[in-house]
Amino acid sequence: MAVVPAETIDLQTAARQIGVHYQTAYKWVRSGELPAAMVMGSYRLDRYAVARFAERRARPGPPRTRRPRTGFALLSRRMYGHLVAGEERQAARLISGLVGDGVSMTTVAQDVLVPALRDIGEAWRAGRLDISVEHRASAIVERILGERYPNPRGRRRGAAVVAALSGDRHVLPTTLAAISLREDNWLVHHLGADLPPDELMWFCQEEHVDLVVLTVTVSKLRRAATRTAVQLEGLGLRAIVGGPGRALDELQRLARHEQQHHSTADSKQ
Ligand code: B12
Repeated sequence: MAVVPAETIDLQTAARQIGVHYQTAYKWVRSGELPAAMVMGSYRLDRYAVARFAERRARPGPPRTRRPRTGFALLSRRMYGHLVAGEERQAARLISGLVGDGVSMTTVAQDVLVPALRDIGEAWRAGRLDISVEHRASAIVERILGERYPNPRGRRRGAAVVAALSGDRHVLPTTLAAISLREDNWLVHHLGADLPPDELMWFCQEEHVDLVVLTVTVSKLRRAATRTAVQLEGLGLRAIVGGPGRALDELQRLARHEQQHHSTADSKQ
């Protein structure tokens, strides 16, 4: 008679421990990703192997940064053309092609969308583009980003708030920041633009967030944002301020560094 080994568990229990549906665990067993043995007509799995598997899955992976075959500079020129012409389908297709090739959304945003948006801003300032064309382009980018909001697997690094303060109506940079943090496994409360500082402070305390990211696009509002960041820090919250020309991978690094910095400080208390 076959004996069920003591250190094993059934598939139902394994799925629960990993935090997935039974069918998902079954699929992994069938594909060989999750080792299991058939004992008396049902699967048995080594409990320690399952624990290791669950731990591996929970660990946040680094964002993917594969490079496309065509250079980013050319792609962002192409994107600029699509956005200015209002060619939404082509713009969306360009982005899906890159994402399909394994390029991270942070890289797509930083290297393809951001240069195109900056060029649109320049052309608009120089009077070469109408405001209506800029508005149409921004709306297209908003919809594309909305479709591509990352949903990574694994444990979150912590909770972050992303916002731009009262007087700053530039939502897009906050969306870009939210996407990059989300892709880097943060739970993100994206509060958009034009947010009164008092409301922000109330929200951060209510939600017990770990990090506050303030995005400033209008230069004259920078001081006010820095003041708010200092006030937030006075409440024991971590706050960082960023704006034009600052990159999304820099934001990811700063967010992680701040986290490490604080955990070191906490451990000394
Ligand atoms: C789209 C747009 C608008 C749209 C916004 C729509 C939307 N849904 O967001 C609308 C029409 C509302 C708008 C309005 C105005 N705009 Co405008 N706008 C732009 C444009 C074309 C793109 C903005 C954008 O999305 N930039 C995001 C990307 C492309 O670049 P980025 O700024 O470097 O952002 C990065 C960082 O912010 C980073 N990031 C975000 N958070 C953090 C945090 C950290 C810690 C780090 C490290 C990084 C980081 O993420 C982004 C990506 O890397 C820019 C052009 C430009 N150069 O950006 C002008 C621009 C920003 N606008 C400008 C101006 C002047 C205005 C108006 C005053 C125009 C007017 N006369 O009404 C108003 C202001 C309204 C207000 N009170 O806010 C100027 C700003 C000048 C200045 N230095 O203050 C610009 C630069 C255009 C120009 N060349 O003159 N605008």
